[in-house]
Formats: sequence, structure tokens, C-alpha cells
Amino acid sequence: MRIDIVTIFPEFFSVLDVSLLGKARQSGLLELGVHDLRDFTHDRHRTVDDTPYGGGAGMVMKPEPWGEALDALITPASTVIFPSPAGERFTQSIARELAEHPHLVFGCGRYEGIDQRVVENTAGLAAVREISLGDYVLNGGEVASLAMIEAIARLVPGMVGNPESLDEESHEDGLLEYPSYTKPAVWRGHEVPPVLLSGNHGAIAAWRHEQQVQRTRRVRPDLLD
Ligand code: 6GU
Repeated sequence: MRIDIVTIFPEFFSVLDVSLLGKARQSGLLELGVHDLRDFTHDRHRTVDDTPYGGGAGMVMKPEPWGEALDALITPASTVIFPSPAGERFTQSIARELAEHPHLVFGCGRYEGIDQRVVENTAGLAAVREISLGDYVLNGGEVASLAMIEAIARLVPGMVGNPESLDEESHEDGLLEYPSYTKPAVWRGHEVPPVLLSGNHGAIAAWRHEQQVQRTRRVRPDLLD
């Protein structure tokens, strides 16, 4: 998989050198390009924003640098993601879908967003998604892109050491994950649930499923509807 990122803050993405994604890059499983939007400006001040038509607070990202940056990066086989609090909500199922795409491009907006014609124009050149992490506001698309990239990349075959560990996670079966325990069996007076020490695999599976249902009903009843 190849991922390109367009941003005015390339430094945000230095963390992609570490941990699992860092390893995936070293092994060639993941190719990553981080591009500074200001490299696609032509004025002395490398301007990327301007005041909004119609008035209102804040600044809007100008279309021209975005057009040039995306022209240089995308092909008809690319999928372009514009992180935006006004987008569709990111889910594990969208992560699974995007993990199948060979080339993702993240366009990170700042300020009050990118001129909407950039999204329209890009949709004529490649597949486009506007995606939100959730119902709260971040200062820009960078942190949202990092979260989406981590969620997507770990689903690419070969990226996670043990592929079975993917199946039993929160959200893979529509329920939250069951609680996990390791040694010692008693810690500060707290015991590991005895069924987990029983060696009875049927009883353990039933207990874990029940824990998933109870936990989901308690903290995320919306997932059960
Ligand atoms: Cl994708 N962008 C911004 N700026 N804020 C957000 C978001 C994205 N998702 C949730 N809040």
C-alpha cells in the first residue's frame, strides 16, 4: 500500500517512523510520502489561505495549491481522503474497506477548511471521501489522518504479527472487546475471574461473549440497536 499526505505541518507525521508502521515501512509493505502544501504555492509568502466568500470567521484554504499538489500525486486508481468534522463518521468497516485500496492520499485541511471546489474537482479525477473521526472538533486534519492511517494500515495483510489478534478486537463483531488478564492470578487483592483459569475452553468463550454483551450494553448501547 502507498499513502501520500498533503499538509502544511509535515512534522506531525514523523511519528510514522516508529512502532508497527515504522517496521512496515522498513519492510516495504507500506510506502509513505509526506508533502508540504506550501511547496505548491508560487508567491513569496507561500500563502495557503484567504478570507471566506460570504464573510464569516476564520480563513479558508485556497484551491490553487491543493489543485497542483493533488495533480502531482493522484491517478484514477487513487482514493483521496479529506479529513473533516463535516464528513461521514470513520468506522472499523471504513478502515477495512480502505485497507484494500492500493493508494490513499490524505489532504489535511486547517483553518475553517479547504475551498469546497477542491473536493468537487478531485472527485472528477479519483475516488474521494470526506471523513470525520467523531463528533468533536480538532484544529486540522493531521491528527485525524494519523488515527485513520494507523487503523487502516494495521489491517493490511502482513502488517500485524498475529492476524488472529485482529478478529477478537472491539468493533470487529459489532461488540466491544472482553476484558483481558495476565499473571499474577491475584494482584493487590484483585483476582482474575476463575473461569479463565479453568482450562474449559467452551466456558471461557461463553464468559467472554457475555462480558462483551454486558460491556456494550453498559457503555455503548447504541451499538446494539
Ligand atoms: Cl477529520 N477534522 C477536524 N478538523 N476535526 C475533527 C475531525 C476531522 N474529526 C473529528 N473532528
